[in-house]
Amino acid sequence: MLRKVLIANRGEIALRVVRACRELDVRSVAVYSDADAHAPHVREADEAVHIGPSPSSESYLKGDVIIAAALTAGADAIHPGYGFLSEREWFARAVRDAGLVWIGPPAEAIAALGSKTAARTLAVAHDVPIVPGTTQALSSSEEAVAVATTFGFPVLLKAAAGGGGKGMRVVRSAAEMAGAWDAARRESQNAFGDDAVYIEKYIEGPRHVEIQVLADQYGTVISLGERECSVQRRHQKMIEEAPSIAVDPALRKRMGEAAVRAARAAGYVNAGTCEFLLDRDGAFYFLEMNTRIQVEHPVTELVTGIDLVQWQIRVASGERLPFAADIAPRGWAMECRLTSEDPVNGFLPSTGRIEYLHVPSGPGVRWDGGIETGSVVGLHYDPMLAKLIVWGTTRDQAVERMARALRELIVDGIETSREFHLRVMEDAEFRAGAIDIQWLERRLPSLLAVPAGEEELRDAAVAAALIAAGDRNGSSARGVAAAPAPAESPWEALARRQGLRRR
Ligand code: MV4
Repeated sequence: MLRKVLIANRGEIALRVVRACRELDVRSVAVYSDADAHAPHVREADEAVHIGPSPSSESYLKGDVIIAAALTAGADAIHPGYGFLSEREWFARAVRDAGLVWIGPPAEAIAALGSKTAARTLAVAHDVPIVPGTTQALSSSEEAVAVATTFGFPVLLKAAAGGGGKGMRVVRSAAEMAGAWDAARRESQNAFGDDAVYIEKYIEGPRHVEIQVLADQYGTVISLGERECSVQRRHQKMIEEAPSIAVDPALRKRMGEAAVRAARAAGYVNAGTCEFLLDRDGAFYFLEMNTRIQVEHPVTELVTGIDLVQWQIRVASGERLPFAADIAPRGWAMECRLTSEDPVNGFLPSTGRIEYLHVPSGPGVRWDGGIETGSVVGLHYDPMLAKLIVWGTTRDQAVERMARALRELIVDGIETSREFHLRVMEDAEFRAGAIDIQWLERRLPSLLAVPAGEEELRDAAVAAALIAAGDRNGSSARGVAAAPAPAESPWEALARRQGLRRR
């Protein structure tokens, strides 16, 4: 077993890795920027090393500084978490070249899957279904029109070097191609330093379903089933669940086998995720493979009982996977990504000090967070503060439990997505599982407009309290905001704790 792991990350995932290390009796080393000097992940790790100023380009993205910190601290491995350096082939290679263990897939597997055209070629060769389209970059807008005509519009132009939606353009007719071609190439060049673009048939209204795989160094590769990740906005997932309401055991088996074939073909080791589109007819298409632990890994942990982060460390240590076959899910898990964004103001990032944090608990509730009372939320890093994850025996129970947990949650001092998540839990379409990748953006106006029943009552009570407060100060209700702050009444304290504001 590894003895000491340096965690090249911050926030909730750094803390998640610290916890896995502790349960395995492995020492942990945190790294931190100026902004994170007092962060929980720094305090909770056994040791911590300062690596630079607050901007991630000067700290969490400094591969050489991080490797030097690992060597100085006497670590024998690096866990990259997600984001930052986690999918950089050069970093995986540099870690290995420094004599350290990389807790992730081999640099060669990252490279093989990093190019989307290469990944599609690999998929085709191993009988993994892909969306109809090319496995080669195209050379001109005219060629793109010619190819599109063979399988019909609409089509998607995608960045060969890409992923995550950057450099992607929907093209609905030949007339639109030239403009979309230039835009896709420009965006790909800017995002990835590579302007190669290829083409796929555009699938309308699919779900985003992904398969978790786990592979050891001895050729054992297993599927841990799917996650449903369709509830997203601008390529940012907001809610994930496992299993997917759209996947039955037969489909799970076929998708799992396809994912395992893709992982084997790439020489994959460690935890990874195959992303698929699942269309309305139940056909699935491989999109790409993510070569890291993902934000939403806990929902898989809760339905399989397998600690993915511990197994990342154990597999990297050279242990064999002891699981005989693919694991079937038990019950239902759901995750909400709590962000410091204000949904009613177009998800504008919110900053400030967390004046008070009350974390939900009770049956079936898990909190993977990187914040505490007193944390200062700035603009240097991703707005995700924490993940609230629940387990229930059925999907309905998981939804009810999530709603209950969201009501217990109090975050004072900054705006968060809490109430937005609560509204999703109360939404009839969401409850019916009638979701696809466009659902959230389609439903957003009504989600934000209709007050959730219980919240509406609370709003009314708060409005009354504010008016009463204004009256005590001898001002009109309209002038409440300008009145000097009166001593806090119980109603006002309630309003503050609930994080309510006037809409
Ligand atoms: C697609 C698609 C429809 N048809 N490919 C977006 C990110 C990248 N991983 C792949 N993406 C998509 N590829 C075809 N042929 C729709 C998307 C897509 C999407 C996919 C997964 C999750 C969210 C999404 C949001 C918009 C578009």
